[in-house]
Amino acid sequence: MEIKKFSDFCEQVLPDFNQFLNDRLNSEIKQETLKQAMLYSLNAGGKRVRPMLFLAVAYSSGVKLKDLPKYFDIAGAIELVHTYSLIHDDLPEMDDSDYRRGKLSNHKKFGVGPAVLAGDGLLTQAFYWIAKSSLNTDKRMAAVRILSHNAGPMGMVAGQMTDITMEDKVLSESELTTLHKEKTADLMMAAITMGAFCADHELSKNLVLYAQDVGLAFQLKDDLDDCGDGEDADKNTFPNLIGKEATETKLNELVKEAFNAVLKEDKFDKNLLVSFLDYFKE
Ligand code: GRG
Repeated sequence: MEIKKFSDFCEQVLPDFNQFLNDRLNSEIKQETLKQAMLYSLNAGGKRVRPMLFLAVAYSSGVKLKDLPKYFDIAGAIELVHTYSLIHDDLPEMDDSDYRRGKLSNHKKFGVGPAVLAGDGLLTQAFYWIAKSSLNTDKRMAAVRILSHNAGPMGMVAGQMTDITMEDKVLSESELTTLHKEKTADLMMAAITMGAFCADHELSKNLVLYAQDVGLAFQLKDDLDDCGDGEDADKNTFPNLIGKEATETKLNELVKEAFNAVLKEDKFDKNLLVSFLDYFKE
């Protein structure tokens, strides 16, 4: 494999991927306000972690760099679903956030109705992109199955429901782990497993373990990063439940377990997935 660092991989692939996202939505969406609201959040500075992980797994499974654009529809679908989830999460009846990534949240910029519809539009368009992808039928069906399973009422939507309905209850460690698994880890899991499926890589238990660990670690890092700002003080988070230090220890354990899991992979180039773990050390 010519690229060994995740950051170098993103540097190579992201400009074309970002162009793809914008070109597709610009050409497909005719309703101007809807298009602006969808593009606003899609271009508001997200890191594109999930689609890059998907593409990195495909690349590590042997897909050539020049062939990666064939996988952009599926990678794009994952980012559309992620973007919809953030728009809806910020709504007044959910997390009620005025800002996201340092910019006005979608409903603050466009109003609640347009923000709900921008989210609806992104979610629906994701599955249109998968259906229209040039990958073979088996791969497209696997992508629909995995993404809907992990992002819908068996995954992220279930986690969000627990989150908003259990707000006033202190969750146990195992309840909180389930909540984070569904709300955050399942979409990361989808990105990684879809990458393997789309590249004909046999899904191994090591890759699944890696995905589970990375998904939970992602949430813990987010909560630790937010620790000092006071906004999360009464939320169900690991730092609030077990303390900051114990959360840091848990995060380090997850990263170590993910590292060991990926090292056991044999039919797979390990460099990019090992290098992605640096994200948790920043
Ligand atoms: C509305 C169905 C529905 C679900 C919302 C994603 C989500 C569920 C809630 C967001 C709560 C949150 C901040 C969770 C922490 C982990 C997380 C998903 C962080 C945001 O992901 P990043 O860091 O975001 O990849 P960027 O901005 O880079 O795209």
